Amino acid sequence: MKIIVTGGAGFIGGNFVHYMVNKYPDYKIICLDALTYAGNVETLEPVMNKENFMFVKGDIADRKAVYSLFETEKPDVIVNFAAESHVDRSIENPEIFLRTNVIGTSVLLDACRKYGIKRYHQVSTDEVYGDLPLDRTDLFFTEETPIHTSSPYSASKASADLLVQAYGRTYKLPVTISRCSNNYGPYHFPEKLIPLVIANVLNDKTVPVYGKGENVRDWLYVEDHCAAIDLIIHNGKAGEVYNIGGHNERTNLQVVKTIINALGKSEDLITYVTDRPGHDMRYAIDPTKIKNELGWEPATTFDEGIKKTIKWYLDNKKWWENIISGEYQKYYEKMYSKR
Ligand code: NAD
Ligand code: TDX
Repeated sequence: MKIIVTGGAGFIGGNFVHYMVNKYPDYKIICLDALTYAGNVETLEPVMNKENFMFVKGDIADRKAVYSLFETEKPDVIVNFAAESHVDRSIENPEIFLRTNVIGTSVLLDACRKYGIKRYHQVSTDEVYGDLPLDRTDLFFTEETPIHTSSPYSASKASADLLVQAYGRTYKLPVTISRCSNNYGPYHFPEKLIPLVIANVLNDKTVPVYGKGENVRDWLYVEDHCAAIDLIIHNGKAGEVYNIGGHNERTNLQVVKTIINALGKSEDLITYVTDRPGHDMRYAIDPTKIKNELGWEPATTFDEGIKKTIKWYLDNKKWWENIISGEYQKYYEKMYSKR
């Protein structure tokens, strides 16, 4: 089996590449990644020299490059992680989100039609469902929840999902979509909440909490997400959507305090800053379908996962210090200095 993993130099795609290369020595795993600010070849270092792995630098929205890769490699399966993924950046500059997340997806789908594949899998997000109110803890996102987006990021991901479903119905392309809740774990880019807090606390810098820190996210350890996608591409039914999440809801403030306490630092580092515009209140996934149909269940609780994650950031300082010492400083200054 030959699998093209797009966005495999990023956080979740990188973890997925490691997972698949190690689990399936007989498969060929090809990572296609444009190496944007979020892509990092160092994330692929543990697999770079493995015989069943190949890295190709390329843009999913570049039709010529994508067709040429399909022509030479004739992949069986495509797993599309490649995306602009940060909500705050989408609020600053939506256009690149449309180019990569929508046009890029359409180019991949066209390549699948032209060359033929066994499965196209779209890695989507729970953010396509919008948000849930904080005072209705009985409500969860199911696969039937209407699409109702809040940010340019989630609107672009929802547009991509609709295109994937349209290609499934109109051209009978064998597609699946997964919608996962917030991931955390190794190789998470430090612009996102958990790695940002770990890096700031370790550097004794203040920790910016948007609004009152009451917003709720449903956290999933990244390896559990990888295992779910592995199951979907092998056993999932074409045309289906699968929600992925493990009932690990926490307020942002709970998450921040857990990290500060685990690192033995003072909660005085917490600084409340201007809220994110359009900030979604609560995400919470109902994972019944993937549990019943594919037997998936998360293996890692939040308490275990956050300990493993903190340890990884302590053991792999070079990986994230390289990132935060470069261009990232300009980003941080722009987003947080006057907030
Ligand atoms: P990330 O930002 O860490 O990585 C994205 C990767 O895509 C990077 O390696 C980047 O170089 C690459 N990329 C960007 N534009 C590209 C292009 N035009 N062509 C080729 N490669 C390109 O993102 P992530 O957090 O790993 O998210 C991966 C996917 O999972 C995304 O589709 C995201 O929407 C989805 N998702 C993320 C989460 C989460 O909590 N992080 C949760 C649910 C779904
Ligand atoms: O500095 C911060 N302070 C803060 O309070 C940052 C970066 C975030 N936050 C809040 C905003 C959110 O309520 O923390 C929460 C998590 O924020 P992010 O890490 O930016 O994630 P989120 O916006 O929830 O989106 C993530 O999960 C769904 C991913 O980035 C998306 O790609 C995925 O689709």
